[in-house]
Amino acid sequence: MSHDIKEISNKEDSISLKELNLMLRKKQKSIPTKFLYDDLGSKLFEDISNTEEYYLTRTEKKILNNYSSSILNVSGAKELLELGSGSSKKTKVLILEALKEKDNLTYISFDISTKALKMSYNELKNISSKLDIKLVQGDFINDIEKLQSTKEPRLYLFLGSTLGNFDNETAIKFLTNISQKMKKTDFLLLGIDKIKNKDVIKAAYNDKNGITEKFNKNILNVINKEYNLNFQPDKFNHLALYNEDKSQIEMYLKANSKQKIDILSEKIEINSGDKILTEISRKFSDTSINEIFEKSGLLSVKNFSDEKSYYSLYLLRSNQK
Ligand code: SAH
Ligand code: AVI
Repeated sequence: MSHDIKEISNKEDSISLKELNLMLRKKQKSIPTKFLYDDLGSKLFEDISNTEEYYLTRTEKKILNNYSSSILNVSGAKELLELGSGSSKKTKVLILEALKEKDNLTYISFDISTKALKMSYNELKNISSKLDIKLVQGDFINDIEKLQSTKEPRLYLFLGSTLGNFDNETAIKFLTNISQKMKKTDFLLLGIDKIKNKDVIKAAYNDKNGITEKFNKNILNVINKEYNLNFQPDKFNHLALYNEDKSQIEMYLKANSKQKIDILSEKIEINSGDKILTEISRKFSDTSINEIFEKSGLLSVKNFSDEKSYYSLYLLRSNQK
């Protein structure tokens, strides 16, 4: 059984070939992170979540197992709206807990990837007739304003440490948008990866089976398809470095030979050793994340962590209401 997907993204809001061309010509070449997630990318991310090295998913799930009931008691939510939901596997823990108490619950799964939305639906479709599932395809940077509000208390979910993929300015803009959208009765549950031993962090982005490497290289297949380009993924190596000064993983594709890319009837010359940035993944301290909350009009009501303090879930409300 399939389910309707409501599309709210506007093609024109995505980046143009001209903008991509500029990004690839800058001193630090880059490709927007969202292009990691086509059908294959969404599947590969799921596989990364199950690797031994990628502690983030299982740690967040453990926190949800331990604290879903407290989170729901504080938030009193009748509706859950998850941004960048992926497969919703972890969210299922929260949904099952909510269904114990409620006669009905709405879950809105919002993602740029239709594959993720389909995985989410398949994960949840059989759990209860009391659960109403809505699937929305859109971009959480451009389309938040287009999301409908309801009168019901809503719990926004932004899990998986996806906020870490934004630079500071984007993180504040994104969270400010949400806090302005939040009603007095709404909350936001935000998953944040914390600063820890750098070897643990580095290993999470360099799994021994090379799944992260495939995930990273797949971004080239995605932009080849989207913009009709001729990148050859095999001519690049996966590189995920931990920048300790910035407390962030930087994921690059490093060219292993000289090559030319045809773009807009010109050629981009790529030299052996050139690096294209595909993702940053920031790690926070309690202080650094609280600074962002303050600048975004959010108040931390409670936070929940694991025994090693590897990861935290922050329950927030808007201080603008
Ligand atoms: N929240 C899930 C998935 C995290 S992976 C978890 O914790 O496991 C990041 C998710 O965000 C992916 O499903 C990806 O498709 C989605 N995503 C990435 N960029 C996006 C964008 N610009 N707009 C909406 N969704 C996006
Ligand atoms: C979705 N995001 C938070 C993941 C991360 O850890 O930055 C994506 C990822 N990139 C490499 N591995 C996983």
